[in-house]
Amino acid sequence: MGLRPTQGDENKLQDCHSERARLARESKNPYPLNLTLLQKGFPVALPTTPCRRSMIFERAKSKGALACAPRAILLSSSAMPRTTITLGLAIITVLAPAFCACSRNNVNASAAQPLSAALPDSRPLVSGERALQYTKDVVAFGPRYVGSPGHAKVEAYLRSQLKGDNLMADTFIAATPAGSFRMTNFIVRFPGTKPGIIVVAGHYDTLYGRKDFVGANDGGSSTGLLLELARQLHGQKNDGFSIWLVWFDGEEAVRQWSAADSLYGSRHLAGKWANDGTTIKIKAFLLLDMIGDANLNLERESNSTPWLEDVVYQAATRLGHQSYFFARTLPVEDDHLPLARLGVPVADLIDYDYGPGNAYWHTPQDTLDKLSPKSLEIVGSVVMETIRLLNQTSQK
Ligand code: 1BN
Ligand code: ZN
Repeated sequence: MGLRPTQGDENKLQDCHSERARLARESKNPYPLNLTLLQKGFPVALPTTPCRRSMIFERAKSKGALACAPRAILLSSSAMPRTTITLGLAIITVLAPAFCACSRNNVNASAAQPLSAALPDSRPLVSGERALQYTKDVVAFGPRYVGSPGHAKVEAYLRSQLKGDNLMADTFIAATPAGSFRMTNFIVRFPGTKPGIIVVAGHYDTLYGRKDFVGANDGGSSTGLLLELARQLHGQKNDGFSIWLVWFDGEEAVRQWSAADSLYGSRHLAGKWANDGTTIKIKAFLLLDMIGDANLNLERESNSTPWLEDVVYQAATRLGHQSYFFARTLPVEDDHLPLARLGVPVADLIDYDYGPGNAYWHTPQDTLDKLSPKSLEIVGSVVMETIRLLNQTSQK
């Protein structure tokens, strides 16, 4: 089975997606949000695009990550003078509570306000404890690379956890340098009333052949948080875009990371969605990877769509979690790339600063003790808030 669309398909896709791809390249939001708060100077996202244009190379704050990151070139988040940023952030910090209090006190006047002004209540939108429990269940299966006993166990676990949720298993044969393997992506769809789809995805596999690697953060955390999101969404009325949750198989390379040896599940599903007309319905694709580190630092990922990352940052700011987001910028090759190439707006929420000098990444040290429920709760809540903001588009 081919893992990529054929050349003919790619030409068709090119036509079909070229407008979106152009908008994505130019960093324009084809689904404009009601950004009244931004325009009014509400403390939301820091300016990003102008800064990104003048990004300078800088050894990252994170200790020696550069040496461990062959594909991840570390960039500073901004060329703005640090004092300017610090001053700006200080003003934001001082003013934000006043703005928030004001909005809360004026709930009754909300008819005159943009929807985006209604602040979420203080309840955590997502339970980090429950997400961590799911992660523990998954890690207990041991290594989860294709063909391993743990892989079969996690597949069965996902099927049983998601069986009440319109689960689709997308099974395919992947040709890898170590032979052909049967892989399965799992997809759960929560229908909404608005036409269009928001996808939230992660991967559940671990490093191929590595019996000493259980991937608590890398593969485990996203699997656990997605299960918690499924639990949240289950039976909930959804007046917005449909929400699809995806657990990808085969994200990791089998031998050596390359375009052909990596991202097996996402490449397969992107090809399938391109052929069946799904990709043009996707308003946003949010990828979660390595999001459980107790020391949470999510990157601004430069293969992602800038306007969508801005919405994520806006969501994080509204929840008071912006300090965990986007202190540095780097490109990462991950499961969002096959979708990005088709013009789908994507954001990879990844923390590529795992342990001193990224020392726990792809090592036996990637274990449960490094994770925290708070990190899972922050990321889960920000994802839900991002979805809420995306639902406020002016398009029907
Ligand atoms: C993420 C988790 N990735 C692999 N496991 C993708 C990646 C590849 C991240 C290269 C950084 C560098
Ligand atoms: Zn990995």
